[in-house]
Amino acid sequence: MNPCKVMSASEFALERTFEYGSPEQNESVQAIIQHVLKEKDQALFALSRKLDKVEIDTLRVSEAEMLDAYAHVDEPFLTSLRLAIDNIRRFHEKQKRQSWMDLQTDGSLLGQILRPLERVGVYVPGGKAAYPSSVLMNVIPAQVAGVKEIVMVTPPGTNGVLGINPAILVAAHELGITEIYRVGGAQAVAALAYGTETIRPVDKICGPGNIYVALAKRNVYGVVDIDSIAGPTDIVVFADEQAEPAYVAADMLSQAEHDEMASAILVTDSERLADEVQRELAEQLAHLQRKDIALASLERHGAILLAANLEEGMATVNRIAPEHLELMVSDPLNWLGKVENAGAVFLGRYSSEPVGDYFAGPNHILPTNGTARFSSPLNVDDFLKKSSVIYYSREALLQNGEHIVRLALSEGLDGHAKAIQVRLEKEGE
Ligand code: HSO
Ligand code: ZN
Repeated sequence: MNPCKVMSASEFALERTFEYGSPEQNESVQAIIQHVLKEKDQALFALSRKLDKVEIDTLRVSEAEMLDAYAHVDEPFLTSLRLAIDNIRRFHEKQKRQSWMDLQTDGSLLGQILRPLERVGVYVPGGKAAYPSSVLMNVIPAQVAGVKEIVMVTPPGTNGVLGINPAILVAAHELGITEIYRVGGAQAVAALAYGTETIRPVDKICGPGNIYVALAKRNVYGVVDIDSIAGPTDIVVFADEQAEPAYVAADMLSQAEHDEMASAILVTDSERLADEVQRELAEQLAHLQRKDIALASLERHGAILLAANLEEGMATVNRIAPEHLELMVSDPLNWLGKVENAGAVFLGRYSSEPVGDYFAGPNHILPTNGTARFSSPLNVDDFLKKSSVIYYSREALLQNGEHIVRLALSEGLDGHAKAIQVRLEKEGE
Protein backbone atom coordinates (compact mmCIF):
# COMPACT_ATOMS: atom_id res chain seq x y z
CA MET A 1 0.00 0.00 0.00
CA ASN A 2 1.35 3.44 -0.96
CA PRO A 3 -0.44 6.04 1.16
CA CYS A 4 0.90 9.06 -0.76
CA LYS A 5 0.70 10.00 -4.40
CA VAL A 6 4.05 10.56 -6.09
CA MET A 7 4.55 13.33 -8.58
CA SER A 8 7.10 15.62 -10.06
CA ALA A 9 8.08 18.55 -7.85
CA SER A 10 8.09 21.07 -10.66
CA GLU A 11 4.62 20.06 -11.81
CA PHE A 12 3.05 20.02 -8.37
CA ALA A 13 -0.10 22.14 -8.37
CA LEU A 14 -0.85 23.97 -5.13
CA GLU A 15 -4.19 23.46 -3.49
CA ARG A 16 -5.12 26.15 -1.03
CA THR A 17 -8.14 25.62 1.16
CA PHE A 18 -9.56 28.88 2.39
CA GLU A 19 -12.31 28.70 4.96
CA TYR A 20 -15.03 31.04 3.76
CA GLY A 21 -17.82 28.71 4.81
CA SER A 22 -21.09 27.99 3.07
CA PRO A 23 -23.80 30.67 2.79
CA GLU A 24 -25.80 28.76 5.44
CA GLN A 25 -22.86 28.71 7.83
CA ASN A 26 -22.29 32.42 7.30
CA GLU A 27 -25.94 33.13 7.89
CA SER A 28 -26.06 31.13 11.07
CA VAL A 29 -22.94 32.91 12.40
CA GLN A 30 -24.55 36.29 11.66
CA ALA A 31 -27.68 35.20 13.50
CA ILE A 32 -25.68 34.00 16.50
CA ILE A 33 -23.79 37.29 16.71
CA GLN A 34 -27.05 39.28 16.56
CA HIS A 35 -28.55 37.06 19.23
CA VAL A 36 -25.58 37.67 21.58
CA LEU A 37 -25.63 41.41 20.84
CA LYS A 38 -29.27 41.57 21.83
CA GLU A 39 -29.66 39.11 24.67
CA LYS A 40 -26.10 38.88 26.01
CA ASP A 41 -25.70 36.26 28.79
CA GLN A 42 -29.17 34.86 28.10
CA ALA A 43 -28.14 34.21 24.51
CA LEU A 44 -25.03 32.37 25.68
CA PHE A 45 -27.12 30.09 27.88
CA ALA A 46 -29.69 29.50 25.13
CA LEU A 47 -27.09 28.84 22.44
CA SER A 48 -25.12 26.43 24.64
CA ARG A 49 -28.35 24.56 25.24
CA LYS A 50 -29.19 24.49 21.55
CA LEU A 51 -25.77 23.95 19.95
CA ASP A 52 -23.66 22.20 22.59
CA LYS A 53 -26.63 20.44 24.21
CA VAL A 54 -25.37 21.59 27.58
CA GLU A 55 -27.24 23.33 30.35
CA ILE A 56 -24.98 25.87 32.05
CA ASP A 57 -25.91 28.10 34.93
CA THR A 58 -22.63 29.90 35.55
CA LEU A 59 -20.35 31.02 32.78
CA ARG A 60 -17.27 31.65 34.86
CA VAL A 61 -15.10 28.67 35.80
CA SER A 62 -14.45 28.87 39.53
CA GLU A 63 -11.09 28.80 41.26
CA ALA A 64 -12.18 25.57 42.97
CA GLU A 65 -12.84 23.92 39.60
CA MET A 66 -9.41 24.97 38.38
CA LEU A 67 -7.72 23.53 41.44
CA ASP A 68 -9.79 20.38 41.13
CA ALA A 69 -8.41 19.90 37.61
CA TYR A 70 -5.00 19.18 39.18
CA ALA A 71 -6.41 15.93 40.53
CA HIS A 72 -6.84 14.75 36.95
CA VAL A 73 -3.29 15.27 35.73
CA ASP A 74 -0.17 13.56 36.98
CA GLU A 75 3.05 14.96 38.39
CA PRO A 76 5.26 14.08 35.37
CA PHE A 77 2.82 15.95 33.10
CA LEU A 78 3.16 18.99 35.35
CA THR A 79 6.95 18.78 35.24
CA SER A 80 6.98 18.63 31.44
CA LEU A 81 4.43 21.42 31.16
CA ARG A 82 6.44 23.69 33.46
CA LEU A 83 9.64 23.06 31.50
CA ALA A 84 7.82 23.90 28.27
CA ILE A 85 6.45 27.10 29.83
CA ASP A 86 9.99 28.16 30.82
CA ASN A 87 11.35 27.51 27.33
CA ILE A 88 8.50 29.28 25.56
CA ARG A 89 8.71 32.25 27.90
CA ARG A 90 12.49 32.56 27.47
CA PHE A 91 12.18 32.48 23.68
CA HIS A 92 9.48 35.14 23.62
CA GLU A 93 11.36 37.39 26.07
CA LYS A 94 13.97 37.72 23.30
CA GLN A 95 11.36 39.37 21.09
CA LYS A 96 10.66 42.24 23.48
CA ARG A 97 11.31 45.67 22.02
CA GLN A 98 11.61 49.06 23.64
CA SER A 99 9.82 52.27 22.84
CA TRP A 100 12.26 54.68 21.21
CA MET A 101 12.84 58.39 20.61
CA ASP A 102 15.40 59.85 18.24
CA LEU A 103 16.71 63.33 18.86
CA GLN A 104 17.48 65.12 15.58
CA THR A 105 20.13 67.83 15.24
CA ASP A 106 17.46 70.54 14.80
CA GLY A 107 16.01 69.67 18.20
CA SER A 108 13.02 67.73 16.96
CA LEU A 109 12.18 64.38 18.48
CA LEU A 110 10.67 61.45 16.62
CA GLY A 111 9.77 58.15 18.15
CA GLN A 112 7.49 55.25 18.70
CA ILE A 113 5.79 54.25 21.94
CA LEU A 114 4.95 50.58 22.36
CA ARG A 115 2.16 49.64 24.71
CA PRO A 116 0.58 46.28 25.42
CA LEU A 117 -3.04 45.67 24.48
CA GLU A 118 -5.14 45.91 27.60
CA ARG A 119 -7.38 42.87 27.33
CA VAL A 120 -7.03 39.77 25.16
CA GLY A 121 -9.36 36.80 24.71
CA VAL A 122 -8.00 33.36 23.88
CA TYR A 123 -10.32 30.84 22.29
CA VAL A 124 -9.49 27.23 23.21
CA PRO A 125 -11.39 24.67 21.17
CA GLY A 126 -13.01 21.70 22.82
CA GLY A 127 -12.97 18.05 21.84
CA LYS A 128 -10.00 16.49 20.10
CA ALA A 129 -8.34 19.80 19.27
CA ALA A 130 -8.18 20.95 22.91
CA TYR A 131 -4.43 21.31 23.14
CA PRO A 132 -2.85 22.58 26.37
CA SER A 133 0.24 23.38 24.28
CA SER A 134 -1.81 25.89 22.27
CA VAL A 135 -2.89 27.57 25.52
CA LEU A 136 0.80 28.17 26.25
CA MET A 137 1.52 29.39 22.74
CA ASN A 138 -1.32 31.93 22.75
CA VAL A 139 -0.97 33.19 26.28
CA ILE A 140 2.78 33.49 26.79
CA PRO A 141 3.53 36.03 24.02
CA ALA A 142 0.64 38.15 25.31
CA GLN A 143 2.02 37.99 28.86
CA VAL A 144 5.54 38.83 27.70
CA ALA A 145 4.11 41.82 25.82
CA GLY A 146 2.64 42.97 29.13
CA VAL A 147 -1.07 42.36 28.46
CA LYS A 148 -2.70 42.72 31.87
CA GLU A 149 -5.97 40.92 31.33
CA ILE A 150 -6.04 37.63 29.47
CA VAL A 151 -9.31 35.73 29.43
CA MET A 152 -10.04 32.31 28.05
CA VAL A 153 -13.19 30.88 26.54
CA THR A 154 -13.71 27.20 25.86
CA PRO A 155 -16.79 25.10 25.03
CA PRO A 156 -18.58 23.53 27.97
CA GLY A 157 -18.41 20.00 26.57
CA THR A 158 -20.96 18.47 24.26
CA ASN A 159 -24.00 16.28 24.44
CA GLY A 160 -24.83 17.06 27.99
CA VAL A 161 -21.33 16.56 29.31
CA LEU A 162 -20.45 19.61 31.31
CA GLY A 163 -16.71 19.51 31.48
CA ILE A 164 -13.56 21.18 30.31
CA ASN A 165 -10.42 19.17 29.63
CA PRO A 166 -8.54 19.35 32.98
CA ALA A 167 -5.18 19.68 31.22
CA ILE A 168 -6.46 22.92 29.66
CA LEU A 169 -7.47 24.28 33.06
CA VAL A 170 -4.16 23.24 34.57
CA ALA A 171 -2.19 24.88 31.74
CA ALA A 172 -4.20 28.08 32.24
CA HIS A 173 -3.69 28.01 36.00
CA GLU A 174 0.05 27.46 35.62
CA LEU A 175 0.14 30.63 33.52
CA GLY A 176 -1.83 32.58 36.09
CA ILE A 177 -5.01 32.80 33.98
CA THR A 178 -7.99 32.98 36.29
CA GLU A 179 -10.72 34.41 34.08
CA ILE A 180 -12.16 31.50 32.12
CA TYR A 181 -15.65 31.15 30.68
CA ARG A 182 -17.33 27.93 29.60
CA VAL A 183 -18.68 29.08 26.30
CA GLY A 184 -17.58 28.21 22.79
CA GLY A 185 -18.43 28.61 19.12
CA ALA A 186 -19.44 31.80 17.36
CA GLN A 187 -21.32 32.89 20.49
CA ALA A 188 -18.09 32.98 22.51
CA VAL A 189 -16.42 35.12 19.86
CA ALA A 190 -19.39 37.49 19.81
CA ALA A 191 -19.30 37.74 23.61
CA LEU A 192 -15.60 38.59 23.57
CA ALA A 193 -16.06 41.19 20.85
CA TYR A 194 -19.19 42.95 22.14
CA GLY A 195 -19.34 41.95 25.78
CA THR A 196 -22.23 40.61 27.86
CA GLU A 197 -23.29 41.19 31.48
CA THR A 198 -20.67 38.66 32.60
CA ILE A 199 -17.97 38.84 29.94
CA ARG A 200 -16.34 42.21 29.40
CA PRO A 201 -15.24 42.87 25.80
CA VAL A 202 -11.61 42.40 24.77
CA ASP A 203 -9.31 44.22 22.35
CA LYS A 204 -8.10 41.15 20.49
CA ILE A 205 -9.27 37.57 20.02
CA CYS A 206 -6.83 34.82 19.23
CA GLY A 207 -6.76 31.05 19.09
CA PRO A 208 -7.99 28.43 16.66
CA GLY A 209 -11.49 27.00 16.33
CA ASN A 210 -13.88 25.32 13.96
CA ILE A 211 -15.44 26.93 10.90
CA TYR A 212 -18.07 28.78 12.99
CA VAL A 213 -15.38 30.26 15.21
CA ALA A 214 -13.32 31.26 12.15
CA LEU A 215 -16.30 32.91 10.47
CA ALA A 216 -17.26 34.71 13.68
CA LYS A 217 -13.71 36.03 14.06
CA ARG A 218 -13.74 37.29 10.49
CA ASN A 219 -17.07 38.94 11.25
CA VAL A 220 -16.02 40.83 14.37
CA TYR A 221 -12.65 41.90 12.94
CA GLY A 222 -12.57 45.66 13.04
CA VAL A 223 -14.57 45.84 16.25
CA VAL A 224 -11.66 43.96 17.78
CA ASP A 225 -8.39 42.72 16.37
CA ILE A 226 -7.98 39.03 15.61
CA ASP A 227 -5.00 36.79 14.98
CA SER A 228 -4.88 35.04 11.64
CA ILE A 229 -7.57 32.58 10.63
CA ALA A 230 -5.71 29.30 10.92
CA GLY A 231 -6.10 26.79 8.12
CA PRO A 232 -5.26 23.09 8.46
CA THR A 233 -1.73 22.33 9.57
CA ASP A 234 0.95 21.34 7.07
CA ILE A 235 4.51 20.09 6.90
CA VAL A 236 7.08 19.77 4.15
CA VAL A 237 10.09 17.52 4.69
CA PHE A 238 12.95 18.45 2.37
CA ALA A 239 15.24 15.43 2.30
CA ASP A 240 18.21 14.04 0.44
CA GLU A 241 19.42 10.48 -0.09
CA GLN A 242 21.03 10.48 3.38
CA ALA A 243 17.78 11.04 5.28
CA GLU A 244 16.45 8.30 7.55
CA PRO A 245 13.15 7.08 6.01
CA ALA A 246 11.69 6.12 9.39
CA TYR A 247 12.22 9.68 10.69
CA VAL A 248 10.83 11.30 7.56
CA ALA A 249 7.69 9.15 7.67
CA ALA A 250 7.18 9.64 11.42
CA ASP A 251 7.37 13.41 11.09
CA MET A 252 4.94 13.44 8.17
CA LEU A 253 2.52 11.34 10.22
CA SER A 254 2.91 13.62 13.22
CA GLN A 255 1.12 16.35 11.30
CA ALA A 256 -1.16 14.13 9.23
CA GLU A 257 -2.74 12.90 12.48
CA HIS A 258 -4.01 16.41 13.31
CA ASP A 259 -6.90 16.22 10.86
CA GLU A 260 -8.04 14.91 7.50
CA MET A 261 -7.37 18.30 5.96
CA ALA A 262 -3.73 18.42 7.14
CA SER A 263 -1.06 18.05 4.52
CA ALA A 264 2.28 16.26 4.81
CA ILE A 265 4.60 16.45 1.83
CA LEU A 266 8.05 15.03 1.16
CA VAL A 267 10.24 16.83 -1.35
CA THR A 268 13.30 14.84 -2.37
CA ASP A 269 15.69 14.12 -5.21
CA SER A 270 15.99 10.47 -4.21
CA GLU A 271 13.67 7.84 -5.65
CA ARG A 272 15.06 5.29 -3.23
CA LEU A 273 14.12 7.50 -0.26
CA ALA A 274 10.67 8.07 -1.77
CA ASP A 275 10.04 4.30 -1.96
CA GLU A 276 11.30 3.67 1.55
CA VAL A 277 9.23 6.51 3.01
CA GLN A 278 6.10 5.05 1.39
CA ARG A 279 6.86 1.73 3.05
CA GLU A 280 7.51 3.39 6.40
CA LEU A 281 4.33 5.44 6.18
CA ALA A 282 2.23 2.35 5.60
CA GLU A 283 3.96 0.45 8.39
CA GLN A 284 3.93 3.23 11.02
CA LEU A 285 0.40 4.31 10.17
CA ALA A 286 -0.98 0.96 11.29
CA HIS A 287 0.19 1.63 14.86
CA LEU A 288 -1.27 5.10 15.29
CA GLN A 289 -4.37 5.69 17.37
CA ARG A 290 -5.55 8.23 14.85
CA LYS A 291 -4.66 6.10 11.83
CA ASP A 292 -7.95 6.84 10.09
CA ILE A 293 -7.39 10.57 10.25
CA ALA A 294 -3.72 10.28 9.28
CA LEU A 295 -4.47 7.99 6.34
CA ALA A 296 -7.25 10.25 5.05
CA SER A 297 -4.88 13.21 5.31
CA LEU A 298 -2.09 11.41 3.42
CA GLU A 299 -4.40 10.13 0.71
CA ARG A 300 -6.11 13.45 0.14
CA HIS A 301 -3.44 16.03 0.77
CA GLY A 302 -0.17 14.12 1.19
CA ALA A 303 2.39 13.85 -1.58
CA ILE A 304 5.89 12.76 -2.38
CA LEU A 305 7.40 15.22 -4.80
CA LEU A 306 10.37 14.05 -6.80
CA ALA A 307 12.72 16.79 -7.91
CA ALA A 308 15.40 16.53 -10.59
CA ASN A 309 17.78 17.98 -8.00
CA LEU A 310 17.59 19.65 -4.60
CA GLU A 311 17.70 23.16 -6.07
CA GLU A 312 14.54 22.41 -8.01
CA GLY A 313 13.08 20.88 -4.85
CA MET A 314 13.78 24.06 -2.89
CA ALA A 315 11.98 26.12 -5.53
CA THR A 316 8.90 23.95 -4.95
CA VAL A 317 9.26 24.31 -1.17
CA ASN A 318 9.27 28.09 -1.54
CA ARG A 319 6.23 27.91 -3.79
CA ILE A 320 4.36 25.84 -1.19
CA ALA A 321 5.44 28.22 1.62
CA PRO A 322 4.93 25.53 4.28
CA GLU A 323 3.85 26.13 7.84
CA HIS A 324 6.57 23.71 9.02
CA LEU A 325 9.66 22.90 6.99
CA GLU A 326 12.13 20.20 7.98
CA LEU A 327 15.53 20.29 6.31
CA MET A 328 16.53 16.62 6.57
CA VAL A 329 19.60 16.97 4.42
CA SER A 330 23.20 16.33 5.31
CA ASP A 331 24.03 20.07 5.25
CA PRO A 332 20.88 21.80 6.58
CA LEU A 333 22.61 25.09 7.43
CA ASN A 334 23.70 25.38 3.84
CA TRP A 335 20.06 25.19 2.73
CA LEU A 336 18.65 27.49 5.40
CA GLY A 337 19.58 30.65 3.49
CA LYS A 338 17.69 29.39 0.45
CA VAL A 339 14.42 29.09 2.34
CA GLU A 340 12.29 32.10 1.49
CA ASN A 341 8.85 31.12 2.74
CA ALA A 342 8.28 28.97 5.83
CA GLY A 343 6.60 29.46 9.20
CA ALA A 344 9.19 27.45 11.14
CA VAL A 345 12.29 25.68 9.87
CA PHE A 346 13.59 22.57 11.62
CA LEU A 347 17.21 21.69 10.91
CA GLY A 348 18.70 18.23 10.78
CA ARG A 349 17.66 14.75 11.79
CA TYR A 350 17.04 15.44 15.48
CA SER A 351 14.84 18.52 15.12
CA SER A 352 11.60 16.65 14.67
CA GLU A 353 8.56 18.88 14.33
CA PRO A 354 7.00 17.99 17.71
CA VAL A 355 10.14 19.48 19.31
CA GLY A 356 8.72 22.80 18.15
CA ASP A 357 5.07 21.91 18.69
CA TYR A 358 5.61 21.42 22.39
CA PHE A 359 8.88 22.36 23.83
CA ALA A 360 11.78 24.18 22.21
CA GLY A 361 10.34 27.66 22.75
CA PRO A 362 9.32 29.13 19.36
CA ASN A 363 5.60 29.55 18.84
CA HIS A 364 3.64 26.74 17.20
CA ILE A 365 0.94 29.10 15.96
CA LEU A 366 2.30 29.56 12.47
CA PRO A 367 1.13 30.82 9.11
CA THR A 368 -0.77 28.04 7.31
CA ASN A 369 -2.11 27.69 3.79
CA GLY A 370 0.87 29.32 2.10
CA THR A 371 0.50 32.51 4.13
CA ALA A 372 4.15 32.21 5.21
CA ARG A 373 4.69 34.23 2.01
CA PHE A 374 3.58 37.29 3.96
CA SER A 375 2.98 36.49 7.60
CA SER A 376 4.84 35.30 10.66
CA PRO A 377 4.54 33.05 13.70
CA LEU A 378 2.47 34.45 16.56
CA ASN A 379 4.81 36.74 18.49
CA VAL A 380 5.09 39.42 21.16
CA ASP A 381 4.51 42.24 18.64
CA ASP A 382 1.05 40.83 17.95
CA PHE A 383 0.05 42.00 21.43
CA LEU A 384 1.58 45.47 21.26
CA LYS A 385 0.20 48.61 19.73
CA LYS A 386 2.37 51.47 18.63
CA SER A 387 1.93 55.22 18.79
CA SER A 388 4.10 57.54 16.75
CA VAL A 389 5.55 60.53 18.57
CA ILE A 390 6.37 63.81 16.81
CA TYR A 391 7.92 66.85 18.45
CA TYR A 392 9.07 69.71 16.19
CA SER A 393 11.18 72.46 17.62
CA ARG A 394 10.79 76.09 16.45
CA GLU A 395 13.95 75.68 14.45
CA ALA A 396 12.72 72.50 12.76
CA LEU A 397 9.43 74.12 11.78
CA LEU A 398 11.08 77.25 10.37
CA GLN A 399 13.48 75.10 8.42
CA ASN A 400 10.92 72.75 6.90
CA GLY A 401 7.69 74.73 6.90
CA GLU A 402 7.84 75.75 3.25
CA HIS A 403 7.92 72.10 2.14
CA ILE A 404 4.89 71.26 4.20
CA VAL A 405 3.01 74.26 2.83
CA ARG A 406 3.89 73.31 -0.75
CA LEU A 407 2.75 69.70 -0.31
CA ALA A 408 -0.51 70.81 1.34
CA LEU A 409 -1.29 73.28 -1.46
CA SER A 410 -0.57 70.60 -4.06
CA GLU A 411 -3.43 68.63 -2.52
CA GLY A 412 -5.71 71.67 -2.48
CA LEU A 413 -5.78 71.73 1.31
CA ASP A 414 -5.11 75.34 2.19
CA GLY A 415 -6.31 74.83 5.77
CA HIS A 416 -3.35 72.53 6.24
CA ALA A 417 -1.03 75.09 4.61
CA LYS A 418 -2.36 77.90 6.81
CA ALA A 419 -1.75 75.94 10.01
CA ILE A 420 1.90 76.05 9.11
CA GLN A 421 1.95 79.51 7.56
CA VAL A 422 0.43 81.16 10.63
CA ARG A 423 3.39 79.94 12.62
CA LEU A 424 5.96 80.83 10.00
CA GLU A 425 4.60 84.37 9.84
CA LYS A 426 4.57 84.80 13.61
CA GLU A 427 7.89 83.15 14.35
CA GLY A 428 9.92 83.95 11.23
CA GLU A 429 12.19 86.96 11.12
N1 HSO B 1 1.34 21.26 14.89
C1 HSO B 1 0.28 22.10 15.35
C2 HSO B 1 0.38 22.45 16.82
C3 HSO B 1 0.20 21.32 17.77
N2 HSO B 1 0.72 20.09 17.64
C4 HSO B 1 -0.45 21.32 18.97
C5 HSO B 1 0.41 19.38 18.70
N3 HSO B 1 -0.31 20.12 19.50
C6 HSO B 1 0.28 23.39 14.53
O1 HSO B 1 1.51 24.00 14.48
ZN1 ZN C 1 1.35 19.27 15.76
